[in-house]
Amino acid sequence: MTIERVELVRLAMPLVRPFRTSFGVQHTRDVLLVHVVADGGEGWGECAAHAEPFYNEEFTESTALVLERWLVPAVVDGDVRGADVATRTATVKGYRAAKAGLEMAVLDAELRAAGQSLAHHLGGTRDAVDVGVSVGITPTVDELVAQVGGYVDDGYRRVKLKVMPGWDLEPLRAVRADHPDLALQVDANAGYTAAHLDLVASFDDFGLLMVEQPFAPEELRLHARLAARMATPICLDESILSTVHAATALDLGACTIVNIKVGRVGGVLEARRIHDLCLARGVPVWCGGMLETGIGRAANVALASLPGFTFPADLSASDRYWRRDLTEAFVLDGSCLRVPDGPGLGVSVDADALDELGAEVRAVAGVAR
Ligand code: SMG
Ligand code: MG
Repeated sequence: MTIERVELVRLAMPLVRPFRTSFGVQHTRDVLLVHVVADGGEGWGECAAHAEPFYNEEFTESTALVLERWLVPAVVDGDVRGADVATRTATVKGYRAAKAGLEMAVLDAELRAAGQSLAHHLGGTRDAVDVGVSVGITPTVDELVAQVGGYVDDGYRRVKLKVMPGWDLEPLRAVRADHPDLALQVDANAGYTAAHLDLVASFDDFGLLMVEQPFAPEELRLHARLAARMATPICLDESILSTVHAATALDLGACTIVNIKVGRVGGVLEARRIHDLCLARGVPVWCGGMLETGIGRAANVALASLPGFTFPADLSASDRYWRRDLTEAFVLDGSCLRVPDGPGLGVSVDADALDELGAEVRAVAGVAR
């Protein structure tokens, strides 16, 4: 494919309710999309970076800058396919959300032209994926219990609670008391330290599916110490940036479950390689989310249709995030989302929604500047 034009599209999307984690609160998602025009067709990608560098080092402005200065120029000459994006951009260290968004857009264009769905291209084996909901930290435990109850009524059968020091045992006790059999898990976004080992180990009392990323990303040995004394499985998110990271963490006993996020590992193709490695080692994986719009969600749902994704994904219906999504809405069917089967991502981007939300479009390649 020859890429004729690349645009970066940025917009602020208000969340239907604020989302608080151990590292801060978001009211609005600072969305960055990549739009490519290639061989007369088009493709869309979404960068998972957030407005602030609090989940990891990337943030929307840095992601856009790196795309414009280095990543887009690396893919706009000659014949290029989705599978070439990672190799062409390998000299740029990190910036995995930026690379993932660009790869997604190029793959979308390529697969749309070929009439093949992303799920099929990746080797997906299901037409619907089981999903859960991630519930942020609320001002009071009563509000948390009410939110969880609402999501269970909506049909979600797996709930993840965000936890942090000072917001763990009491909310867990309250939610467990209300829902003794609910599939429940927690995510600390690296909010605990070695001083909290006993506290985190006591989460065993709540019959959780897993404890996600209690400690800092580089603390693999500390995670292994915790894993050795807990019955509840440890899952890593922020620690796993690539297939090599996954293999190392598993070798060290730092986790027994891996959260795979497209934007954290540099793209859907590296995400598939991590899945393949874990499947070969008998390690269950599940698909994480970064509050994506329908564009990034379509890629995530396609990925989650691969056979090793055995825990429910952090991919909820559009209405859990947005009043109006940028694509046709993803809706809950039981506790599942349907995997798009149209060409490419299998969703269409709603130009009116982009307009209504005040999207800014910046052409970064294919224009005289
Ligand atoms: O997309 O439903 C979603 C959010 C899932 O909790 C979620 N993601 O660490 O797993 C995680 C977080 C990262 C985003 S926090 C703002
Ligand atoms: Mg997480």
